[in-house]
Amino acid sequence: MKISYLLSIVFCVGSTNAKLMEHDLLAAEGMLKLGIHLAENGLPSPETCTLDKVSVRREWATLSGKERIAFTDAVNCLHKLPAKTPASVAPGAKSRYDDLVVTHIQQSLTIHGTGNFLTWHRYFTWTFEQMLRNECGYQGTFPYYDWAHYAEDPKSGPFFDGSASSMSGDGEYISGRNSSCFPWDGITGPCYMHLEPGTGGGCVTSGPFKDFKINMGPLQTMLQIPGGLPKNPQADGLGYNPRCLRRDISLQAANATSDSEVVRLIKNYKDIASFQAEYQGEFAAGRMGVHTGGHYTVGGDAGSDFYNSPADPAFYPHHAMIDRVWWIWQNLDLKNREKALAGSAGGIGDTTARNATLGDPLVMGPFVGYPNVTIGEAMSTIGGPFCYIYA
Ligand SMILES: *[C@@H]1O[C@H](CO)[C@@H](O)[C@H](O)[C@H]1NC(C)=O
Ligand SMILES: *[C@@H]1O[C@H](CO)[C@@H](O)[C@H](O)[C@H]1NC(C)=O
Ligand SMILES: *[C@@H]1O[C@H](CO)[C@@H](O)[C@H](O)[C@H]1NC(C)=O
Ligand SMILES: *[C@@H]1O[C@H](CO)[C@@H](O)[C@H](O)[C@H]1NC(C)=O
Ligand SMILES: [Cu+2]
Repeated sequence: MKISYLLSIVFCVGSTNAKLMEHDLLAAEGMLKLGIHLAENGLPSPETCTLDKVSVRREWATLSGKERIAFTDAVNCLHKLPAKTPASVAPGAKSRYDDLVVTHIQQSLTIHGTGNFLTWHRYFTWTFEQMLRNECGYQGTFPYYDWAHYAEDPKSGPFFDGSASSMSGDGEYISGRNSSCFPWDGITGPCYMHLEPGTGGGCVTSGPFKDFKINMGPLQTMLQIPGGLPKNPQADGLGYNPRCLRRDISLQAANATSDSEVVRLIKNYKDIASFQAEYQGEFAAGRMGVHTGGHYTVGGDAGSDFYNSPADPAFYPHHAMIDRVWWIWQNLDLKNREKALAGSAGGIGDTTARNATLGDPLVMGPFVGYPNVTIGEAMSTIGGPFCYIYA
């Protein structure tokens, strides 16, 4: 019964994706293994998540135009509701949407390159989904954006085509821009790799986020435009700095999210320490990584900003795909990977901090208003507070 339900989703994967790629086949194999694992071991949280309750996150292209618009309407709704973060904490927080941006900005140095990277972003993305549902009445599936399907041309797919049922498209093209160094500019830290200017650079001009405002940052963005971006009035980037949504779609970055790169990540990195490190990019070795590749594909002002990236709504379907690839990786060897954890409990690059543990908290903060959960509770998408899988 349980297995047949999961099998039907496996076939759903096959029937709804435009073209099945190798990583989609790994997803189907992982789903099968998840079904077998559940048949043998039961559900991790049977009191809160049973298979009849589980929601299925789907790829953007498999949603109808109406379903996509329901999602972007809900995002715009969240961006209109008043913030709960007081101005004394973040004068730039103008909406409920911004409450999440604040918490990401404040915690950036302790949620990337650390032991909690995957679990924190799983909980963050889920919290965004709950806010859409509970505060903006969203009832559809939570969409993910499978970059690998569009790695050769992100604008060819329904996510970035700029239509009314897209996530809005590229920014207006701005010429005469320089490449940017990352992870550092070569002055404050080493310049390991260059991101070349993409095909936009300016404001998005169509689609649901044409009038969307970025309120905070910029802090550490890759986007350089003639005259520069308007500076934030505060050094911590939390001051009010309203401006348009600028994007700069990059084929160079998209190439780092190709099927072959995703498959290489899933298959070649068998322990969590090397998996999460490769995922986030081994810049010193000249590899951007799938996670950074996805961010820099969107590029632009917020999209390429280490701190302020959730200010671009494309962040969330991108991070759902980050979560999906980790979920696939876990499913392929649940016995060893369901609770696999490595990395520091301190800040990025802090080599003196202790290692993260399953009991450490993942914090959304008092103004987002969702409770702390532990890293251990965030290890399964059908355990802890969660109850979803990916088609
Ligand atoms: C590009 O770099 C040159 C040389 O450093 C600099 O003068 C120019 O202002 C830069 N252009 C932009 C758009 O940042
Ligand atoms: C795209 O990525 C592949 C590795 O997946 C690499 O071999 C190739 O050089 C990259 N192409 C470009 C144009 O960067
Ligand atoms: C963290 O874990 C790694 C891998 O197990 C280990 O080599 C390292 O010594 C640990 N670090 C600390 C500070 O305990
Ligand atoms: C959540 O965890 C943080 C960090 O440990 C802590 O400061 C905060 O008090 C916790 N919040 C609650 C409600 O327990
Ligand atoms: Cu992040």
